[in-house]
Amino acid sequence: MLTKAVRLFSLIATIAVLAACGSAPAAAPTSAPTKPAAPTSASTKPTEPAGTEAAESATAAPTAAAAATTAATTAPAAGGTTYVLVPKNLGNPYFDTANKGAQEAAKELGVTVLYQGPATADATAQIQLLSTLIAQKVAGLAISADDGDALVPTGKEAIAAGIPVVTWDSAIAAGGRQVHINQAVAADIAAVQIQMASKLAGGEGKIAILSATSTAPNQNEWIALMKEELKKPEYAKLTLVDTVYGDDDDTKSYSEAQGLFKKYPDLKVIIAPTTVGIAASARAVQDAKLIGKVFVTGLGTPNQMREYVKSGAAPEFALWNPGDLGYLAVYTLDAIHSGKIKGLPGDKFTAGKLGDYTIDKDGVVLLGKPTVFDKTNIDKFDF
Ligand code: RAM
Repeated sequence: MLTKAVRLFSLIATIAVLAACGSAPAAAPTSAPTKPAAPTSASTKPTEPAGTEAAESATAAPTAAAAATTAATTAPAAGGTTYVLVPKNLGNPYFDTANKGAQEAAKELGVTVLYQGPATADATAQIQLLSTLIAQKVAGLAISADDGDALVPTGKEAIAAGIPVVTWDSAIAAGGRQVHINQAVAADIAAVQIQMASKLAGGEGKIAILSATSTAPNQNEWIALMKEELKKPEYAKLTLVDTVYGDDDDTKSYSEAQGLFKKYPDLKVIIAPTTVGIAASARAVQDAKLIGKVFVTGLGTPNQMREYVKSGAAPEFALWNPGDLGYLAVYTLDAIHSGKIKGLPGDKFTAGKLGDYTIDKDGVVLLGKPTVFDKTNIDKFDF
């Protein structure tokens, strides 16, 4: 984890890079395109997001960073409507795919969507970024929250300033956003993961959870519901022995998986309800030659997991389409910003190719159902 000061400079430098890229209103996504399957060797580090590299050099150059902040404050003022899609962190193919969908929606709606986020999945860094965007008076914010409660005051500040706030993927608690775009019913996301784990464990034995950050609202909700699910009689012989956190960081997730193998030599399944954690865990199983002994399941992207489905390290996992999630988030934000809806329960709107949606009584819009991927269907998907 970076220290606070480093994180601040990291954020400033990230904004600097984005400001430089963002002067043209139709700015393309600022992160690298979706990568294919992750490397199989632990020693091969995945490509760092563009913002991280800049962040590291920025620690030695506070003056340049300060100048960059000034430049960033004028970034979205190029005319037209500019929304910002804010992921938990940059450099995560799941969020990059969401951004692709967001850019598709932006094109259809004739608006600009910038893609800006913290280098690490850290709420303090995300709040700093959001404060900058509020000061820039962007037209709307679509956020995947690093912390549901800590972001409430910032969300309220945006709404009070007339900036619509929707969350997607990971919610800010009610009051700090107008609408949350939920990828799938949380209880279904929990149930499918326990079903897969039970199948892989042969109905009995030790299982562990390897999550994202300990503050992630979406993962925490799913974990609580998985624990409920495990109380069902059909899962009586499964024992959840531990929950560890890889912080949606590949290296940390990989070493947390190794830690689990060591601590529980008879561990049967790791459930990773995070696309970063599941890919890192499957790679760790493969590298440790534990295929067939420890199985990995959870939530992953087909492109990152293909190799592990085929090797048997992670025979099946689930997810929704993150591209559709980003697309729906932008349509929802635009419906509020353009005055078509107020963003209140009962409001109805149309989201392009995805069709009609209604905001439910809790201020939530539901995308759909999760899909289970295994060797029979994985080659049909490319994200
Ligand atoms: C990671 C993030 C994201 C989550 C997916 C499943 O990419 O934690 O918030 O929804 O995993």
